[in-house]
Amino acid sequence: MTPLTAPTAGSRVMRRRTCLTLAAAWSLSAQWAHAQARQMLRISTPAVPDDWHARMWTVMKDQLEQTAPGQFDVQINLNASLFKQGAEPVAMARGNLEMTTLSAFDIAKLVPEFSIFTAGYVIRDPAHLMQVFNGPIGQELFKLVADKMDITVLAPIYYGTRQLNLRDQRNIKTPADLKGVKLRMPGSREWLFLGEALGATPTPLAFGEVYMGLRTGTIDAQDNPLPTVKSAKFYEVTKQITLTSHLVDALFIGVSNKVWGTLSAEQKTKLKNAAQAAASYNNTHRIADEKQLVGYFKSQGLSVTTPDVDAFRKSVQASYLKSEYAKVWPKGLLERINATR
Ligand code: KDO
Repeated sequence: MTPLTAPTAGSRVMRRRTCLTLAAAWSLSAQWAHAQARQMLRISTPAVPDDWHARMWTVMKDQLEQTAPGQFDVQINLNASLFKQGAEPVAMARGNLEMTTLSAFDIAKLVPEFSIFTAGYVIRDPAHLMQVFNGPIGQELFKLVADKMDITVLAPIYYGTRQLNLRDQRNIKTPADLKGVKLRMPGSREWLFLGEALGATPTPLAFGEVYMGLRTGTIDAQDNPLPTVKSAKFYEVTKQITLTSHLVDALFIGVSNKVWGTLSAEQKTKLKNAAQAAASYNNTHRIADEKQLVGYFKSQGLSVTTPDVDAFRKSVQASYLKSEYAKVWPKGLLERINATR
């Protein structure tokens, strides 16, 4: 018979280790079970970390942690680290991604009616953008997005007003002055058409390659709103900004219907509210930034010029009206957009 002996110091340590290991395993499996119960929300965006439409996702995540604790597992992937720019809708359709910001250009590929918002000089300013997308026009078009793309739009955001940003200084007054300028555009035919309508030679390039393209001279110019020229540091490798204001640009916070359809009514409200909080955080900061960034770029040595915006407007609008795109715009939509105040 094994005699009953007092535990030695060694056996006490062994027992404590065993207990600790069991506790750790239990805690890990509890965490795992908890993570399983949470709805995963993988987000992919090309946005750089310092940009407002990258930071806004943390606003959404924090709000959800407060209003729906333990229910969502929000995973934010910036810099196109999960999916390359423009590949997000396909990833969502395949069930590999739950959320993103869609551009009008992404949507127009599958919902041609939406190409009206890829046209220059249609939306007048941020307030007009919000009135259009938060009103009946938005509702009608987001229904098409849900039907044709299986994505629910939770909130439109103001991405900013796109301006030209050139590697070298150039006298630009009208579209004719952009002749031969290799203007980088994101890689889809809707974007390239906008570049052409501006009078330039559009060159497709992903957002993540623009800084290097400007630095090495494979492109002469790019277009983006001023807050993004700052956050992506394009001002470091360019000498001029020309305020064409050619596109008052929106992005749309979208969630895959594969996920949206599984949420309870209460969860849907909480997710929508959190997305809207993110949108208003982005909008407030972007609008404030746009008001003061011209001064910043001048202080960095860039020349900031104002062209003949009317000449750009007339020429760009004429290009769109006689294009294939305008043929699929729903009858009367342009007039309704213009009449929205
Ligand atoms: C860009 O590639 O120029 C663009 O501004 C297009 C937008 O639709 C959007 O994809 C944006 O990049 C990214 O979010 C990076 O800011």
